[in-house]
Amino acid sequence: MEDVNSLPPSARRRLDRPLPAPPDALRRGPFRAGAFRSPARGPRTAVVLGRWLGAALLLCFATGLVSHLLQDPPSRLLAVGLPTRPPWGYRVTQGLHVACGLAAVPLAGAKLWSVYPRLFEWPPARSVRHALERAAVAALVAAVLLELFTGLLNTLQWYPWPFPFRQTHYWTAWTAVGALLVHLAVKAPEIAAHWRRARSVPPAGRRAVLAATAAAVGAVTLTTAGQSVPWLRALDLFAPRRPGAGGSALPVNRTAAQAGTVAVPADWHLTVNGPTPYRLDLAALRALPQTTAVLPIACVEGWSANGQWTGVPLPDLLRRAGLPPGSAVRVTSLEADGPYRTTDVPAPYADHPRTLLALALDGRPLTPDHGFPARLIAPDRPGVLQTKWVTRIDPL
Ligand SMILES: Nc1nc2c(c(=O)[nH]1)N[C@H]1C(S)=C(S)[C@@H](COP(=O)(O)O)O[C@H]1N2
Ligand SMILES: [Mo]
Repeated sequence: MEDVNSLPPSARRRLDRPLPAPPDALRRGPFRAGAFRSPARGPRTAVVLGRWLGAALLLCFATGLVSHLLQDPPSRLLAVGLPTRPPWGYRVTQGLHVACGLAAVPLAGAKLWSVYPRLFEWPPARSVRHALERAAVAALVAAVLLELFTGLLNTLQWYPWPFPFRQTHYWTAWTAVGALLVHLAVKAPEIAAHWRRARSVPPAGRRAVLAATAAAVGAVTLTTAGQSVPWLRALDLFAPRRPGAGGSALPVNRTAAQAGTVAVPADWHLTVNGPTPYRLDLAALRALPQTTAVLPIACVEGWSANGQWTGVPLPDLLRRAGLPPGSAVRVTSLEADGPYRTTDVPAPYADHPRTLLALALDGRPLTPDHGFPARLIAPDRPGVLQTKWVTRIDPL
């Protein structure tokens, strides 16, 4: 270990104590004396990488909580009011969530590289405290890797597992953050000792390792952030969903064919229930006063893009059915089944003058893939709640 002298005496005593050698039968491979030679490893490298990774994970956690609460609001939050401002708020938080998660992949790799010889420490546990420390690290590594793996595959819309993505991703995040706090508490003396750069010359290779990690993070970010940051669009090589693809300015998450709703019935009409329920066909909806608003679709998978939507404000439709301001409604799609068939619209969005039952995008009638004949669009809401192929609105 380098920089031992900069450690507080208690930590130094622990590191100075010679460890017993592994039994002869085990003295091979990673258990050989001097099996790990890179001088670039060591506590200072681990602390620098840990700071970067920790910051990325904590940003992921905070922005993930926002996303979870918007998709699954507890009744208390519903009472306080959900945010409808700024309309692009969820674009920013979810764009950051996915960008930090992607950046955390190379960071986690580098961080594990910087400490992995400690997997082969002998004896495996020196004390109960040491055994608990290692168990906490095992939980932390497992939770973080599961989180990055499920998140990354979700951005690719690939779910090769039997468990529900969102709930698993959410509860694993709490596990990871809990284990991270334990880890930070346990390692506090060493983190403090190596927080500042030592005055001595850094060991060979450390700068190169840190620079290579920073370059990997930069490359991952620059080649994916264009999915939500317009001025990085030209560099967007790897983000699975490219804005601008599919014959429209706006990407399509799930096509009409995938949702099985291609056949919109010839007698399609919108039903709105309430004290004075009514039905309107498309011509009648188009004859109502229209509003045009620029609002983004911000997908949980990380891509986002603005559209110019034209349609009937939802509050107008609700007033017509005798529903007073403050009403929450359920919007139902023609889609036969699937998790996005309905969405509940809490009062702050249902009352908002720019929450639209959109009939047109960028001045043209909606295409089947964007939700023809009518789709919901509300400010500052996850894309997954902007229901397409709407057929019915019911009070909640
Ligand atoms: N009925 C229905 N509405 C839906 C979906 C769906 O699968 N079914 N996908 C949602 C998701 S996840 C997103 S990101 C947006 C994408 O809208 P777009 O395809 O018009 O860009 O639609 C939402 N509305
Ligand atoms: Mo989405």
